Amino acid sequence: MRTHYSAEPGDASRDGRAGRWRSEFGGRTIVHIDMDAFFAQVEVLDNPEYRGKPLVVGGRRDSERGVVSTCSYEARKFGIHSAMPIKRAVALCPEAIFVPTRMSRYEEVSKAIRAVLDDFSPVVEPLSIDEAFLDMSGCEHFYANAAAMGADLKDRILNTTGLTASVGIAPNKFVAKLASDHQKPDGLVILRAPDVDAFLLTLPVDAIWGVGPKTAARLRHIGIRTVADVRTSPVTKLVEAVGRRLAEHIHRLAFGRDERPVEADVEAKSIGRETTFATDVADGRELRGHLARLAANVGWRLRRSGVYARTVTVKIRLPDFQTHTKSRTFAGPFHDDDTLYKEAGKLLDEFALRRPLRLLGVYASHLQEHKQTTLFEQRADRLTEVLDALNTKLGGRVVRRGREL
Ligand code: TTP
Ligand code: MG
Repeated sequence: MRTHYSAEPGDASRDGRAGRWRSEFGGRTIVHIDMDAFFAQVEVLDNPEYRGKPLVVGGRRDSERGVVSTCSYEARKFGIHSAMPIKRAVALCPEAIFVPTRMSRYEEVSKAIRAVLDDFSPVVEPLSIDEAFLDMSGCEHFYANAAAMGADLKDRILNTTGLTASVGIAPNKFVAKLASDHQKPDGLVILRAPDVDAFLLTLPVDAIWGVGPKTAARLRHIGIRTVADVRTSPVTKLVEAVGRRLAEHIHRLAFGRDERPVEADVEAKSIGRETTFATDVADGRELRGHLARLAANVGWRLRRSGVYARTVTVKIRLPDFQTHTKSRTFAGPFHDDDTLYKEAGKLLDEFALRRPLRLLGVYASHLQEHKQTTLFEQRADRLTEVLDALNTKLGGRVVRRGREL
């Protein structure tokens, strides 16, 4: 495994250490993970005789119109890459092995990776079949330093799936994704807040997320080729070339500023309920009534399924379809309506809504069958038990609390 990171903090106390490396990441610890040559690695796993050889996934060598899905790092040395016609790949490397894709198998492995990620981090945002963002803010104290955190994640994936991944750890999504890509394959790149500048200044302008070939060409036209060029050129010049919105976006990222949150994919392994309003609803009595109803529905289903949750998530959608989530994870598992309603309410407060909502959702995740700890033992409150017993007899959620409107 190759690593790239600046000197670690010394042997500080547990809390002092966490405090130190949190601040070095500028407040957040964001991880990006991307599997190396994913489909090709799975093929090697299932066919060990392919190991160490140029391997192209996407179609047999006689495929007339097939394109390369991906290829092993050995095949990349010959200039083969994703989206290239198979015919061209055959011409570049006649001795390569060519195999068709087996999507259901890759999806199966992707699920196994997802399970590792869910176990590792409270907030997982999958981006594609082989990559995800994790928000590890607040989990720093579990590790001596960022390198140990990254190594642990890579080890867990390797031990579970037999595959290598590349990991980037940084103060935000934009930099974390660049970091994971920086030393592929089997890389681990850590960029603390003070390292970010020096790193960004080495990059070409198309490394900026959102700068495709067209935008890059326009920027080249005005003499901007690198991230460093973006920083030194006046914003007005950028605006003229690519328009205000994109110019501001590019300028922000060139300075390594990216506030986008990691948004948990809460629907995947959770019990939840969401509702789209016929007309948008502003925060107030009506919205809180909906929240109570959603929380009670989720609580009811948790208890009926005999499971406890440790994470509450609130999902909102604004009139312009922007969708956001906020989550909180607790040490002790719960499945009572009051905890769900109270914590979901706090999360809703944190959005500080200034616009009405198009959609509201409540999710419970990090599900488990038992309360593994008696430390936080708290029985579902007595009223909930009585209501549940009554509703079970009545065959549904017939009797409800006043706050549900
Ligand atoms: P990537 O992560 O882009 O590529 P990779 O994992 O093969 O290689 P690396 O990350 O080490 O550079 O894409 C993940 C999978 O998605 C890839 O294994 C195959 C599939 N894919 C396609 O089918 N077509 C494409 O054009 C691309 C880019 C990927
Ligand atoms: Mg990949």
